[in-house]
Amino acid sequence: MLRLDCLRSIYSELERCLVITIMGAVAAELQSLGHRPNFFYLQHAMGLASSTGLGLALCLPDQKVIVFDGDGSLLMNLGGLSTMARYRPKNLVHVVFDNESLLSVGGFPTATGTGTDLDGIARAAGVPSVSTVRSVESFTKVVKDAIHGNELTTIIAKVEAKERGPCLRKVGNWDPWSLRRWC
Ligand SMILES: Cc1ncc(C[n+]2csc(CCOP(=O)(O)OP(=O)(O)O)c2C)c(N)n1
Ligand SMILES: [Mg+2]
Repeated sequence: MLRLDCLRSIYSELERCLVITIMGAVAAELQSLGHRPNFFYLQHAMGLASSTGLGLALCLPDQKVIVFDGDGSLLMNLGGLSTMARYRPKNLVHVVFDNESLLSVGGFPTATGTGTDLDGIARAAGVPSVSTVRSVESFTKVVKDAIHGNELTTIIAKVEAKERGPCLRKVGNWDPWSLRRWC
């Protein structure tokens, strides 16, 4: 499945969430669907989108927070999972787009392509709800359930290592490629 199709399938649900993304392709793809003032594209600080989301979720307990993470980013900050699990805010949804690649910087393979199991690591860290999805239908269901639910959730979405470049259209004054350059 393609990440852009996943993002499109839950885009309408994001209106009521604070949304944090990693840098690069994820940010550009989300922005290409239409920027909203509640979207924050964390630049440069690889691995720290989940920590940023954790801080926001703890400070704003009545606000649903959703983080769009990447496999390479999460692998740089595995300790973030145990901190998330320790505080387990009920209003945090952590989505990891696992394309087994550092796609935004040229597609170098990551350890999830050679056996590292992020689902297992999240469970062992103590995240109370963890799932892995491989179809857009399953993705839509688990993300909607998590947004409407009341439990810290990590969702590993196995996606193709493909960026939907041609789909990145300018939305108003916003240019997704300006975000794509800030890796
Ligand atoms: C500390 C640090 N190292 C390296 C980079 C360069 N960098 C930007 S995006 C990226 C790859 C991110 O991989 P992943 O989280 O899997 O997302 P994907 O690009 O696959 O969507 C890298 C290495 C950075 N921004 N910060
Ligand atoms: Mg990746």
